[in-house]
Amino acid sequence: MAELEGLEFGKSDFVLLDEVTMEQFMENLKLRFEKGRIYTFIGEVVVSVNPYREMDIYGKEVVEAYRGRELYENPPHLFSVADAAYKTMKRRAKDTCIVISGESGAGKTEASKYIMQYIAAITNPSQRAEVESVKNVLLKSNCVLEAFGNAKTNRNNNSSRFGKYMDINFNFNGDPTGGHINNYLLEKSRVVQQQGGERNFHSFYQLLRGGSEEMLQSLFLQRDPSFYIYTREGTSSEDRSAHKAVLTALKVIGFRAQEIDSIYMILGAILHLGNLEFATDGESVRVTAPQAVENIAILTSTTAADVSKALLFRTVATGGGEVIDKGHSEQEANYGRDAFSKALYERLFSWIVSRINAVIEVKDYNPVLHGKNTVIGVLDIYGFEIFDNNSFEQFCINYCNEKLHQLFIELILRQEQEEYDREGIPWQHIDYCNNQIIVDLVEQPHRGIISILDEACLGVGKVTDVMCLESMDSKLGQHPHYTSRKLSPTDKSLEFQRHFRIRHYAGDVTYSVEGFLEKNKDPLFQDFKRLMFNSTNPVLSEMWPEGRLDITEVTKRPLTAATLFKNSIVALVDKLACKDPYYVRCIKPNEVKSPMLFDDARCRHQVAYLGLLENVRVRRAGFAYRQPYNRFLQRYKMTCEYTWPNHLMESDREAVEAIVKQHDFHDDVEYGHTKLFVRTPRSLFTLEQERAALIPILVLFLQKVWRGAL
Ligand code: AOV
Ligand code: MG
Repeated sequence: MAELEGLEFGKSDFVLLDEVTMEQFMENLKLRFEKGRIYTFIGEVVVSVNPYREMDIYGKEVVEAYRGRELYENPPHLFSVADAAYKTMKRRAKDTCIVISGESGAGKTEASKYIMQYIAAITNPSQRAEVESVKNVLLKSNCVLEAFGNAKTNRNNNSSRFGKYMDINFNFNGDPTGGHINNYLLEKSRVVQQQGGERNFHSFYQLLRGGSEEMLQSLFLQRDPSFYIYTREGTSSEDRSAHKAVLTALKVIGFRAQEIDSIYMILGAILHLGNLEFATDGESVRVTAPQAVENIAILTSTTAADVSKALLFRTVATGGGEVIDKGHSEQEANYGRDAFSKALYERLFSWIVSRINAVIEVKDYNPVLHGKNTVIGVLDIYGFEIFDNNSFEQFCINYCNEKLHQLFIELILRQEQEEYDREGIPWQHIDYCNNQIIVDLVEQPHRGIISILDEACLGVGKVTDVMCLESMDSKLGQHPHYTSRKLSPTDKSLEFQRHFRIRHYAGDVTYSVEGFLEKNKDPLFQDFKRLMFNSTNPVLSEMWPEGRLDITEVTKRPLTAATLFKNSIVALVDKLACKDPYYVRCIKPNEVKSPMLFDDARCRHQVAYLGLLENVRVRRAGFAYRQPYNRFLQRYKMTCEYTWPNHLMESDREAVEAIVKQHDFHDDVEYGHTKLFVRTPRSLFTLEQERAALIPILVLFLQKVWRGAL
């Protein structure tokens, strides 16, 4: 039981603080962190502080201690949340989700992996082969997705550069039968360029460092990552072993040999593309190193002539319906090459996800035969981030975090209020700092930043990033969360004319508008799509279905990157909102990845913007614990003479009243229509302790009865 941890470790639930002040909250958080207690409850929410060191708290015996237990019976842990989500799903046949939030480097991805491991460990006790295989694929998918979707950033050495939402499906036994992964906007610009001190996606270094000699030879690659423009930035000792783990994982998941070869051929082709340079001879542009073109052609199962043509020309339809090849300028060729590399990688990533999905999708499920199919969703998305230079990608990532914060506010408040209403309990509203206004600033139709960006992208004529910024200034100048240099000329943090600033829920971020329009429009010459579709490698061709279209058929304007992202995040939020949510709120203790340092100011800031104090207040002003009368009775009837072994009262509610009265905490509870609400957990702790003391006596007693001694 949580209280058994002892007070020297601080309060295991922030609801138990004597007073809900920032000082007390921080004192408790710090004390627990320093004592190696990285998890603390706020009711059912788990607050986690990144320990930045290996913790021996995820082993088999710990899993066993948490399996099937109630939240307050054990010290706070990720497993408490995982078990609660699982129990609700199983007992009430309800879909649940676990939302893991916190800024970049706070520990979300690690938490999501422990949660998945826990769920895998407690299910399928009968070891059925098909369930084991689903679990295996679910677990192994992490390794593959991290290799291709994570990278070292200045905030986190293993930063997720894509958002991931994974549904795990369960049958009526509570065993996993399949799953589905949704991936969100991969930061593909990283393929061609990284900020100082950052790296490309892990997959490239893993291939170069860990690939066998034969493999590298067959891909015409050198081992040294610094040889390639796209991977000039550092390498790490883990890359080598990671490559083998990824290969194994791909095989376990069920990727065929040809598919695995194709994955690495695409990576190879991208590295060669990065080293391509162009030169202008008079009117025409040429590739300076034809050998690289040959290599790319072999790796993509196309011809050198076709690759060369796609790099140097684009097919355009003239007004008269004629189709001509128009030569690129050197600048256009450079642009086209990088756009092609980014698109190749992005397609590859999405294809990998879809292949994993094909393996784990629930097949032949018949609800009549098999009962209701329920789901636990696990969300692990890129956390809020502020870099020295923030661009379109940070804008999207931070917008996504605003949306999730909004959902947290919505659900925590809504759920509490709904339950109190349903049960007829009086309730005092608690005010939150609502970030809806920032969400609107970004996504509102016609007036929001995304709309203004789209307008600039879809408008006729040449619209520049700066023109777009001016348009934002004129439309959003009055907005309390928006500023630009022009609107605030004395503001030192906005040094240049090309920046705007958003006051986000988690802090101010200054974005450079440079490249916004291009990244939003995300154009890729149709010629590349056709080139890939016509590849004789079916794996590659399958990734580029729209390459089938002829130039004269390509008329429809695709949605912009920001709008596509917004739509996918809105759909995600809808998906989460209809499930019973469980939350893990991650905190990053310091900026230097130290296991020792608790940076007070940084932590305080996170506690404030995550709304943790308000969370405690809602929980406290409300009720820390609640239980249906029959379950409460079942558990504690032994502690009261009127209810043990059975009560003779009219209803379970009256029997519960008898227990409460006997233990003298009548003032601490409210009686709802179906549940008992307990304000402070202390009352329950007393009951729990009494119960724990009684159990051995009862066991002895029963043994004697069985032996006929009594
Ligand atoms: P994130 O997912 O929240 O950031 P991670 O989960 O990748 O952060 O954690 C960052 C690093 O912190 C990990 O690589 C570990 O070194 C360490 N760490 C986190 N949690 C634990 C733990 N429970 N035990 C030990 N070490 C831990 V981002 O993906 O950047 O938003 O986009
Ligand atoms: Mg992550």
